[in-house]
Amino acid sequence: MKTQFNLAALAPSGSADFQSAVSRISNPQTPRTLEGDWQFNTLPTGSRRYSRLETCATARATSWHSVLLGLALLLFAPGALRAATTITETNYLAYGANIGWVNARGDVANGAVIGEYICTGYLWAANVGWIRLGSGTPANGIHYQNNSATDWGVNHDGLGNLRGYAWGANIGWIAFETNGAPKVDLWTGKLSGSVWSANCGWISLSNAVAHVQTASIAPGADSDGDGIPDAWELQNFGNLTTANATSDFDGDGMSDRDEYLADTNPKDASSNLRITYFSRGTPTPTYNVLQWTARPTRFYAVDYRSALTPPGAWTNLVTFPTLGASSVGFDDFGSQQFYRVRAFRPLMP
Ligand SMILES: [Ca+2]
Ligand SMILES: [Ca+2]
Ligand SMILES: [Ca+2]
Repeated sequence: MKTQFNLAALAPSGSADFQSAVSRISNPQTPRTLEGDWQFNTLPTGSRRYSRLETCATARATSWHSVLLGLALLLFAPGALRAATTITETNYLAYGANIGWVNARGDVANGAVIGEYICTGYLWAANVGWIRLGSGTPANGIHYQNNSATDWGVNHDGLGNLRGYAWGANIGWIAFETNGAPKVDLWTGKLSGSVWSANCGWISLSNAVAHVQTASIAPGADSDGDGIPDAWELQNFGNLTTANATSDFDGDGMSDRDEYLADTNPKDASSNLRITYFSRGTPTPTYNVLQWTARPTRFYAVDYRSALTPPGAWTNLVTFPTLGASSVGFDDFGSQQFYRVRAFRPLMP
């Protein structure tokens, strides 16, 4: 069976005559491109009717399902290293006209760490010494409030924007603010924009000859080891006990951990990662349209395979390099195909 895909830009159809069914499983297959949820649609041979596969809730054990969950634990074991800098070895220099080059890798062990919620670590400038990005322990466990001498630092809003205050013992506060718009490109890790020091002027994170680039976005601290950052648990539940790796607070079939991975609302059963629309046959017999729920903080990939059960392997149809992609249109000349949609966090280490 020959299968060929032609991707094309797609305008949302708005039609909702097909409600996807289908299987859901935690997806641990690819180390960097994780997970959330899988959903499948099948195209019966020679038919344009869409049959449903059995629903497979996360807690329901099938042999395949169990294998996948086992892999998930291996791949996403908690307690990832956070101490070493996330800044790349090749692109680490910021520049200020009044203070010269600023090294975002610092001494590596204590260099800048760009995290999911907060930044930590230090920058180093020969002329002004160390510049600290924050204590690493915001008072509310989520973001720095920047309202006291003990609760300050640079926050990450999850969309790449860095806001807040860094501190240099020799130069005072350095503002990460809207005018300079310091930002991480969450696909490439490249930083852009500038930060402002009242004593030293603008410090550029990107210029014609150098820029700062982060290799990863460090996961938030996970003190209870359930695979969910403490900050997310506190933000959604106000404690570290309600949510764990298998809990499903809103009962929508997607675990709290998977809701974190897909950035959906763990307290809203209508918010989860799922296929919302699938069509085949318009405008040509082999043309398919697939739509799903998307969040602006996540990247998405669509995979396919011709049989649902192993050993058939998933093949990537498309991985979108833009945040929040929610649909794809493509030709599929196969007689039967299964699709899944994956959500993944930007720049996972
Ligand atoms: Ca946790
Ligand atoms: Ca849920
Ligand atoms: Ca939910």
